[in-house]
Parts: sequence; structure tokens; C-alpha cells
Amino acid sequence: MIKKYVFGNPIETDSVIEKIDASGEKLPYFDADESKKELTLTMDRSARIYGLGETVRGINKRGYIYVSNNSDDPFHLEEKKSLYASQNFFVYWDKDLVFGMYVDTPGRVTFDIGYTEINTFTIGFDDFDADIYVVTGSGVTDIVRQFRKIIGKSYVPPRWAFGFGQCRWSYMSADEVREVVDNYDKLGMPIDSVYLDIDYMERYKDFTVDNERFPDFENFVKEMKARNIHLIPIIDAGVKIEEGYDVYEEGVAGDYFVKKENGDRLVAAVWPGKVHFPDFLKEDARKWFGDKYNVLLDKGIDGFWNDMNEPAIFYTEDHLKEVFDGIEEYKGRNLDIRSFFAFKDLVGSIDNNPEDYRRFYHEYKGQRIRHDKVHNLFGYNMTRAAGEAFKRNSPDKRILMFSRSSYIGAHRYGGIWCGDNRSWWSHILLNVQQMPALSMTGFLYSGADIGGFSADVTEDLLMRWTQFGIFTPLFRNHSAEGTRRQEYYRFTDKDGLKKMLQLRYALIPYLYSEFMKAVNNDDMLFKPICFDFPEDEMAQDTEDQLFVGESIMVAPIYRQNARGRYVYLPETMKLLRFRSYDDYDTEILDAGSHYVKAELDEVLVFVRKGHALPLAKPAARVGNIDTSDLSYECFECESTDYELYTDDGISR
Ligand code: MIG
Repeated sequence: MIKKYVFGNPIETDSVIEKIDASGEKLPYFDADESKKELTLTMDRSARIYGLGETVRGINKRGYIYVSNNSDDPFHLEEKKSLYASQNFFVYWDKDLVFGMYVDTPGRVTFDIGYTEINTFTIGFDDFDADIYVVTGSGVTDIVRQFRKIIGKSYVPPRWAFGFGQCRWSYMSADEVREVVDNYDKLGMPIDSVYLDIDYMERYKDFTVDNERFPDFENFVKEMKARNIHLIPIIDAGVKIEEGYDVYEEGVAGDYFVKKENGDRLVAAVWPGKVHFPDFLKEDARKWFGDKYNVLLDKGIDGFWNDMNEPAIFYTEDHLKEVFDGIEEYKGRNLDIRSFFAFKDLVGSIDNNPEDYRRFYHEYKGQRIRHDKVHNLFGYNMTRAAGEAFKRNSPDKRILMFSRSSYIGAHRYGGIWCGDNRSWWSHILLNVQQMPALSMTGFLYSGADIGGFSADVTEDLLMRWTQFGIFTPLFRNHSAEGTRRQEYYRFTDKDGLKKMLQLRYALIPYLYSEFMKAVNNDDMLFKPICFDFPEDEMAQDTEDQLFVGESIMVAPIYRQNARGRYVYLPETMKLLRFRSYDDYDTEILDAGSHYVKAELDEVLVFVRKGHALPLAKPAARVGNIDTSDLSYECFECESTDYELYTDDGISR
């Protein structure tokens, strides 16, 4: 059952699509303190908290403080409170009580889950205006399902988007892209897409293509299409201010850009230099921007990624002026240490400065609202602009879309990737721990940058990370400018890496089937193991293993030089130790803890009792996988017991 409780005058977010009347009752479980703008609950010692989507730290969120405040922050450290997303749904679960709660409000929300006081869960608001949904049910899975039902079905990408995608910031020319594809094809490593980062554009202008580096783009797209390769360009939130640039001029003429209090358009700076931000919260601006994707769709493009949409701001013109004025005051002065640090802060805090998010306004549902009040809706509505346009302009065919910033609701229009992680072992685990929380909040088509975005990768890290990445719907290797090149063909054990890519392709019928079932039934694709074994205390403490779909459990290796790991089995399972899709050993393991060996080129998969795992023969492209020719690894079950979902993979 779901009940809605209304505090103050909430700004509608359109994240819940089912009409639920406000309950006249008092909010259960939490005490509301209007003057402190807080809700508090005393947590039972046994309580665990799950959800909150894309955040740092473990699967059980107890013991830290998380702030919903979409942020472009490339350091995903344990101490961070905010990443790129606000997904304010969680489940509270103790020995006597389980309930879900969705805190629907577009401004800043603080989830202090035993941080300030170890047993107190406090939800704090900047503005105490929120729709709060309380979900009760027979258990955690049921609660999540009910919640998912009111927020609408998750986005479905084309099936080819389950193939491998290679990315780099940036492939600088058509020739460089050709070289990437050639290398993959030469070695027989499967691949379906290559991503274009900001340098494909002419001076970072959205919906343009640099003619020198990508001459005759339309033909290039055709050439790639003939090889069954999809090119996926990036779209940034800011529109370059430049006379004669049609997107800029249309935006000005149509009054589509965000404005300051005095009515002037906000001037910010991001990659293109000075930009205006489209007011994605305004319906006509959304329609206009969404239709702009046609410029590239018309050239044969069929997928995009939306970036910098928190929005990331390097500086605003106004703030920069204040900083320069501020610096003047320090000039010639004998700086004592305090003033020196103040001076340093002045300069060091220019980008993504909180002040800047209070400098501009949106026209949202007929109201003028200051940005910070609706900050967490910005990326969501950029993705919505695209998603709504794709539905209008490509009514029959699915288009790939995922975003960096998000809010619940955006899951209907696209997936997300988890932003600028690093080539760190701890970030493999972070990837593992983020996936179930994303599943809970409906962001099913998601994944992280495999191999790590920043910092220099090592071959063993890439191998181990890939061994988890092959299970995530979005499976993309991406790395930052200036870091060590990370394409699979550059490393020593090409054969071993190729076998992992092939294993991914062998798993695609299963992954796609489980993905679609999760969409259609409002289920989770990734589940902490205790969700299916709620009474099992070991399962409750296991945070580095996941169920992926109904048939398998994965136990990734995320420690350097480890040649195995402890795995906890909540019940008897069948271990498959894969070296490749057709080279693996199997063993039945009893419930309990086991040290399971896995050499660097081996990946561990556990088939659950009464379930079957279909495996295909891999192919160079997703489109060439023969879904009618599957073998099944079954554990106390028949292949015919497995319900395989298939479709044409492209129609809506
Ligand atoms: O300021 O487009 O998260 O994936 O490669 C960096 C360049 C901007 C951030 C994205 C990353 C992308 C990068 N972008």
C-alpha cells in the first residue's frame, strides 16, 4: 500500500505518474518538526537502509550522511555527500518493521542516517515542501515493486545497446574511430558502438559536427552502420553563445534560455566557452531542444549521452567579476594566513559554486522559480526533452539515451552512467554497490565507466572490472583525456580480454531477457542477496555479491592480486568458473562460505537452485547473436523452465 503525505507546498516533479490522493493522517514512523524542517526516526539496532540510487559507500546506507544535490564532482571519495543524482527513495528495514519512503522534492534534501547521532535517521530540508510517499508491503521486494509501479516503466534502449561500447575523451577524428573499430574487428573482439566525446563538435557547439575532423559525417555514419557500428555522440547542457550559430539564435528568439532576476540571460562558461542554459523545465524549451537531436538523427545517429547537466558550471560571468574584484582587495596587502586562505578559497571555489545556482530562474509550470529550489530537476528534464522528442520523432524505433545527472522520473526517458570514477580497485566495488540502488529507483539501463575514467588503468584492473561490467546493461569502457589509453586491444592478454567480451555477448540473451522482465514487472535487475534471503544474517552483511536477474549470483573480484575470494552462498548453488563462454568448469557448492579460486582471466557465476542460465554463441555484433541457438546451464531445473523474453530489439 502507498500513502502520500504532503508537507508545505511541494513543487511538482512529475516523477510519480499515478494519481494518489493525500492522506489526511499523520506521517508514520518519522516525527515531523516543522520549525527545524526535519523528519526524525530512531533506528532500531537491527535496522538497515537501502536505496538512494547513485551515492558513495555501501549497499546498506546506514552510518553516513547523503545530500541530494546534483553535483559535478569527479572525486567519488568515501567522504562525499553528493554525486550527480538525486534518487530520494529508500527502504527502512529492521527485525520488526519494513517500509519504503520516497521524498519527492526538487531542492536539497539531507539524509542523515546515523551520522550526527548514531541511531537517529534525520531527513532535513532547505524548504519544508515535499510529497512524501510511504510504501508498505509484504517485504522489501514487494515494496520496491509497488514504488516502481507509481513512477512508471523504466526506459528501454535498443537491444544493440547491450553490446560493448568503446569510449574515450576524445576520439579526435573519423580516422581514429575507424582505427578503433579496425582493431577490435581484426582481433575478433565483439563491439557494437563507439562513443564520440566533445571533440566531434565544432568548438563544442551542440548539434554541430567538426567538418575537418569528421568530414562528410553523414557518410561516415553510413560507413559505420554498414559495419554495424553505432556512433554515440555526447550532448552537453550549455549552448555556446555565438552569433550565427542557429541553436544559440533560436534559443534567444524563442526565449528558451534561463534568466537572472533582472531578466538578462545567465552567462555561464563550460567547454564551449560562454554559454546559455536552455530552460529544460519549460515545456516549449524542452520541445525545441528535443527536436534539435534531429540534426544528428537525420544523419543516421541512433543514440546519445547527455553530459554536464547538473548543470556543471565552470564559472558565471557575474561571479567571475566578483572574484576579480575580490582579488583586487588582496593585492599589495601583507596577507596574514587567514586572509591567504580566504584568498585561495575565493579563487579555488569558482566552479560549481552554490551562489551561482541562486543566480537564475526557471519558468516551470507557469511559475518563476529560482534554480536552487528545483536544482535536481535540471538533468532529468534535459533527458526528458530528448526522450519526449524521440517518441515524437522516432515513434517506431528506440533511441539510445543515458544521462549523467538524474532524478527519479528520468528513468522513463533514459538510463544513467555513474560519471567520473577513477581507475581504482575501490571503484569496482563502488560500481557493484551502486547497481542495486539504481535498480530500486528504476534506472535499469545503467553502468559505470569500465576500467575507470580518471587515473591510469592497469591491465589487471581492467580485466577484473570488465568481469563485473559484462553483467551491467550499459557496458562501456571510457577513460579521460590525458590518461593511459584503455582500449582492450592495447593490453598483453588480448585473448583473455577477448574471451571476457565474448562472454558478455554469450550472456546477452539472458541479460536482455532479465532486463525486459524487470522493466515489465517493475522488478530489480540487481539485488543484494538478502533481498531474497531476508532472514539470513550472513546475507544481510554481504555487500559484494549480487543477484543479476532471476538465475544467477555474481561475486566479482575487486582486490588487486587476489586469485580468488570468499563467497557466501545463502543456499546450494552451481558454480560456473568461466575462462570463456565455452571453457568453464562447474561445481555444486553447498550453502555457506567458501574460498573460491578465480585466476585473473576467470569469472565466477553462480546458478541458483531451480534456475537456468541461457548462453548464446557469441558474435561480433549483438545483431548476429542467434537467440534460437542457446545452450542452458541448469541447476535442478530444465531449460524449458526458463522464460526467455525476446523481441525484435528495436521497435517500441
Ligand atoms: O568536464 O566530455 O563525465 O564522461 O568524457 C568533463 C568530457 C566533461 C565529463 C563526463 C565524461 C566526459 C567529459 N565530461
